[in-house]
Amino acid sequence: MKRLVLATLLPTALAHSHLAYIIINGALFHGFDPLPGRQTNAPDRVGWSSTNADDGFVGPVNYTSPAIACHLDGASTPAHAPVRAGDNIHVQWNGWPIGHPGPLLSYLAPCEGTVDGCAGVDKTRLEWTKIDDSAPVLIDPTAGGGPPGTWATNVLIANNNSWSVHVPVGLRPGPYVLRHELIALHFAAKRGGAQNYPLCINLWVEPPAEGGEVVMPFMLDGVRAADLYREDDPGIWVDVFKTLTTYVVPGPTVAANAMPVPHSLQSRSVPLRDGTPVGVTGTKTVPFLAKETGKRRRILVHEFEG
Ligand SMILES: *[C@@H]1O[C@H](CO)[C@@H](O)[C@H](O)[C@H]1NC(C)=O
Ligand SMILES: *[C@@H]1O[C@H](CO)[C@@H](O)[C@H](O)[C@H]1NC(C)=O
Ligand SMILES: [Cu+2]
Repeated sequence: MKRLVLATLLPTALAHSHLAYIIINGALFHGFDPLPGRQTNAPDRVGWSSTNADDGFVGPVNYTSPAIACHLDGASTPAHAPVRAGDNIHVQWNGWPIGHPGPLLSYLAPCEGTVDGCAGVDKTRLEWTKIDDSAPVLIDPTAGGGPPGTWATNVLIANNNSWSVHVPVGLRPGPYVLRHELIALHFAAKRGGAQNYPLCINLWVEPPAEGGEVVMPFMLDGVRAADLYREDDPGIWVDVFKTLTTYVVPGPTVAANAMPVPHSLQSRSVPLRDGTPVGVTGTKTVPFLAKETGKRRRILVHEFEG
C-alpha cells in the first residue's frame, strides 16, 4: 500500500507542469498533456504537443536549439483558438510546486506565408514579440521581506496555477502562436541551472468587432527563439535566494504598447463552456467540429485582407 501511495504522490512531488487549457471569454480550449498514457491528442486541442513525458523543462543547454521555441519536439496543431485584440487569455497550468520561483513571460509570433495558419509553421523561423513579463517584488514586506521575495510563480500559485495574458489592442488579424513561458530559478545559482517551460498555443485573431480597421497597429518586434536567451544572462544565471536589489527579466523588453495584466489584477477563472476552435485555410477560418455529432453546423467564415 505504501508503494502505491508513493507512486501516486511522486509525480505531484516532482510536479513540474504543462498547459491544461486556456479560457477566452468563458470558453475552454484544450492544451496538450505530455504525461505517458495521458497525451491529449484531440484534434481540437490548440496547445502544441511535446515529448517531455516527465512534465519537465528545457535547460540553457538547449537555448540555441529548436526545443527552446515550443518545448522538446514541439509540434503545432491544426486548431486555433479564436480571440480578439484586447481580450484576455486565461492560461491554466496543470500545477506549480512551491520553492520554484521565477518569472512568467508571454510572446506572440505571427504565422506568415502559410496556407494553414500556424499548423505547418516552422517554429525556428517564428519571430517573437514579448507582450508580458513579470518582474518580482524582491523585498516584499507582506511576504516576510527576505529573499527570494514574491515572484510571478507565487501569484500563479495563489490563482490556482493560472495567469492572464492580454492580447494587445491593435494586433493585426490573422494566425499567431502564443508562447507562454515559466522560468524556474531554484537551481539557477549554478550556471546552466535555470529551467524553462515554454508552452505554445495557436490563436486566430479575429478582425475588429465592427468590421472596422486596425486603427492603432500593435508594433511587432520579433526575435527568433534561438536568440531569446543566453546561459549567462543576468536573469538566467542568478542566485535568487540571496538578497537581490535588482532582477533583469530575461529576453527582449516588453513591446512598448503591450498592456500586461498586473499581479494585482491576476485572478483565477473557471470555464463556462467548451470553445469551438477554428481551422485556417489561407485567409479563412472554419470551425473545428471534430467532436460534434449531428449538431447543427455553424459556419463562420471570416475573410480579411493581407
Ligand atoms: C536538450 O535537448 C535534447 C534534444 O532535444 C533533449 O534530449 C534533452 O532532454 C534536452 N535537455 C534539456 C535540459 O533541455
Ligand atoms: C483550478 O484548476 C484546475 C485545473 O488545474 C481546475 O480543474 C479547477 O476547476 C480550478 N479551480 C478553480 C476554483 O479555479
Ligand atoms: Cu522541481
